[in-house]
Amino acid sequence: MTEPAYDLLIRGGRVATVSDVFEADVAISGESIVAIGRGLSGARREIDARGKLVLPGGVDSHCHIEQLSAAGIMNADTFESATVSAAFGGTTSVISFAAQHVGMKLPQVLEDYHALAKKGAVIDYAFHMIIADPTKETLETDLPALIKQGHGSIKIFMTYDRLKIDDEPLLDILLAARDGGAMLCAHAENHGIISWMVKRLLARGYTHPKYHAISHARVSEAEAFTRLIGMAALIDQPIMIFHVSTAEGAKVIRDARGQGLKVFAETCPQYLFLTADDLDKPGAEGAKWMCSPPPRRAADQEALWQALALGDLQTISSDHAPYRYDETGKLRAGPNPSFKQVANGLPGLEVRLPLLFDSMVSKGRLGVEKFVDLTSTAPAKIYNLHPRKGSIAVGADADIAIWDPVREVTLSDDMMHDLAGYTPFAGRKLRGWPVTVLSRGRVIVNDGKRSVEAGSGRFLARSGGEAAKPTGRLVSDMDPEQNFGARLL
Ligand code: DUC
Ligand code: ZN
Ligand code: ZN
Repeated sequence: MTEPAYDLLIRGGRVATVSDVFEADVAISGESIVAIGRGLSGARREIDARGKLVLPGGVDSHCHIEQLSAAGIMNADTFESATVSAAFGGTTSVISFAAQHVGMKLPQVLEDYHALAKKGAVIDYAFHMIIADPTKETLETDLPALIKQGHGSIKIFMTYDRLKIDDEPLLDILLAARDGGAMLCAHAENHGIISWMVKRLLARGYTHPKYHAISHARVSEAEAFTRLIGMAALIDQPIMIFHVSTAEGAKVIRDARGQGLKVFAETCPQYLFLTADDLDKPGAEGAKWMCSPPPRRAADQEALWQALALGDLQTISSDHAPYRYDETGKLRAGPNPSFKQVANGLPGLEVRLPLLFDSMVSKGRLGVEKFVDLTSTAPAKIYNLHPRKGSIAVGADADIAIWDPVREVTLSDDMMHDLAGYTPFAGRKLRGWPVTVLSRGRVIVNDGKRSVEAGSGRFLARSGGEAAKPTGRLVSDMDPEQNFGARLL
């Protein structure tokens, strides 16, 4: 008897990549894709994918897992629950955060998050390092060593009382990122505008969750983007701007990219499918839809779709940040909290891809190739996980989601696998569902059933890679008046 050529064959599906959709069998041996073609045979096991779409598993490059919020509230999820919910939604890699708070040593922070993920994760993972305390030791000793250990991206907040980084230390961090070759990701909103608005709203008794959206005045986004982009250009450090929510914000990014600056940007399903009106519910209920930045208007949704189509925004992540609608989470300050007392964030790891598949593939908005790009290939490339992740190609990890394009599912709270206890998208009827999901060749979800052990996900060590490389063109070179600036770096 001859040995089977492959461990597993996904037979007869339509494979989609960023550039093509074609009928092919996908053969897997061990953890990798080893052949793609028609009429392959000789495998220990087969999956019949006729009538299905065979896509690279999703890469969710912005999700908060087992993380303490700015206000010291723990997320509802563990690495196990979060990554299981990701897997049920077709996502096979996550980049979550190792979050420093003031006074914490960064190496210890990384060690702690690694221990949590190693114990619980069922899919592969990497970390963005959040810097909230940019001491000399953090920037000059710890950060360079941790980047070399495979943490190729940093995140900073320009707002939140306990996390925010002011302009001068931000320049220090941008320079440290450049020296280490790491990507710099940012939550960019103007802190002063938001806290000024919050104080005035609360002083006048406007405490309902809907005022959260008003407190994050639209200009706070475009202003912070402009300031961050200016500082990054001064240093020549590539940046990723997280969760773009407004048309004006998207325009700032378009203009910067038009000038040749290395500015990347993402948006999230909440800015494409929700609006500020979702926060306007009786009592405190609107807290379930509270995130920062807040969902905006229908016109912003259109502007964001346009920015995605044009390539101004390159990725769509979930910004999964789950808090239960009870005294452990959203209602920690009581049943009728002011909007300022409510933890910011929405669960979204599980529904990110189904929401986008329905819109982009089933309803035809931008198509399946762009869906694959925005949700898998582009984040894998930007964060230097590609071609191992984000691709159906020979040699890539066999991280695959097999989608039934005609299955109809109505989202409900109780079908979610995370621990938030609700989905902000409940009641939406979607067409298209990931029925079988593979991580490194293992079937981890099939037809609504989990078949993967906690702790079997692996850490993805990565450098900053190509996207994080400076352009070599300093702002000071573009403006002879400022030429002296280059000597200060
Ligand atoms: N805003 C953040 O900045 N992070 C987590 C979730 C949120 O709403
Ligand atoms: Zn954020
Ligand atoms: Zn976030």
